[in-house]
Amino acid sequence: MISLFGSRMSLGDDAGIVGSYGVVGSFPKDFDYGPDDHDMENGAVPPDNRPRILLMGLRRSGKSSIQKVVFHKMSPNETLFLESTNKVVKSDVNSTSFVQFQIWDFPGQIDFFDSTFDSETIFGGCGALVFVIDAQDDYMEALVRLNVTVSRAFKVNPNIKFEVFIHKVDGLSDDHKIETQRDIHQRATDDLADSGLDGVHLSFYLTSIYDHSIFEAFSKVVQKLIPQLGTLENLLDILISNSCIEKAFLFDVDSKIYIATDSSPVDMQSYELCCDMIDVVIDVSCIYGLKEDGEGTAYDSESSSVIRLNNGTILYLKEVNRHLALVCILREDSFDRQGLIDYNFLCFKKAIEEVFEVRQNSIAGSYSGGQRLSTDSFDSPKTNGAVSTKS
Ligand SMILES: Nc1nc2c(ncn2[C@@H]2O[C@H](COP(=O)(O)OP(=O)(O)O)[C@@H](O)[C@H]2O)c(=O)[nH]1
Ligand SMILES: [Mg+2]
Repeated sequence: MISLFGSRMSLGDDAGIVGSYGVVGSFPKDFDYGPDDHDMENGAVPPDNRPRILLMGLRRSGKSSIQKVVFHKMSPNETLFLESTNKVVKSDVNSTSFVQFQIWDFPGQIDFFDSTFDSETIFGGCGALVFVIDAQDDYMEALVRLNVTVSRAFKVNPNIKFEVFIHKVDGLSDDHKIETQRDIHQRATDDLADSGLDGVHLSFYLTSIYDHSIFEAFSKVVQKLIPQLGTLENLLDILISNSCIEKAFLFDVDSKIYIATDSSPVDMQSYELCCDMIDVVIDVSCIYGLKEDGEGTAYDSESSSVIRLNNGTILYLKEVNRHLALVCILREDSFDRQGLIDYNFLCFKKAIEEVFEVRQNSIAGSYSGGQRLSTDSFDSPKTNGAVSTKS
């Protein structure tokens, strides 16, 4: 466990960075890091068994850009210089214990009727198919392609989640966005019905790499592939209702995808605020938190931060494990009971570790032919020892 000076910090009008080390609640020094420390070595899913997300769509619709921006920290402007993809590019995303999958970026011009296109293999192990449509272009051809792709994929694997990204909407006015989404939705579902596939469900998202919408959409795509989602949401609900927190996101720090949130509706602004907070914390930690020789990591078991906004809102970030962070939004007066929040957070963190352990065991079991453990016992978690603020 690395203990870093700068990665625990508090920003705000009443607490300068320098004076606050050790002020904001961090874990006791001997707090155990949990099972995550040895996750990748023994419990990780073999790469070929990871759920697969396919990125498809016409040439230049933005597939490679999406993958680069969301998972490789490329800045949106740099995507202007991306070369066109001419073969399937497979990349692994295994940054968090919960988010382990492969992304296959397809060239635009694949031919399903080509004998080298092995749809059994490609669609067989696929969890989600993301179809990208360029909203700034004429989308009629894209819709034809969407129909062919979905029909083909559904025949091979009816369990695929079909996700349609109406992309590059940064160039569209708000009214135009809504109208485009309505039109694409209507046409795509009509086309499917005409092909006798009324039962297939398509989800639509308005996305752009120039704002947070692409991260939000990808979060939702990834969440559908996490079997423990219901459990995580329950745990978050329990945490926020007992701690007077307004909104809580469980983030994959590296990609800024949120893998779960409580059941209250998500508004884009809150999500953006939390993303920005992660950026600030990691940036400050990179600059002031690493040792002289650059040793250590910017995010570790002591990472924690409080940011007070001028509208009486507080952003509170806590480390959950080496890849996940909890970011909460709460009112300033609720933060008077920080001790209680921290205590409830520890209960939450422990519960997450348990969910994780069950998952590790079930993965180990399923690959060694042993008994599969079920996560059912976590589906309706009890209070997990959380203390209520309602006194
Ligand atoms: N305005 C805008 N341009 C985008 C967006 N996403 C990608 N692009 C641009 O679209 C072009 C094609 O992107 P690319 O990722 O190579 O498309 P691909 O062929 O589907 O992989 C590039 O010049 C990108 O900069 C977006 O959200 N908004
Ligand atoms: Mg490409």
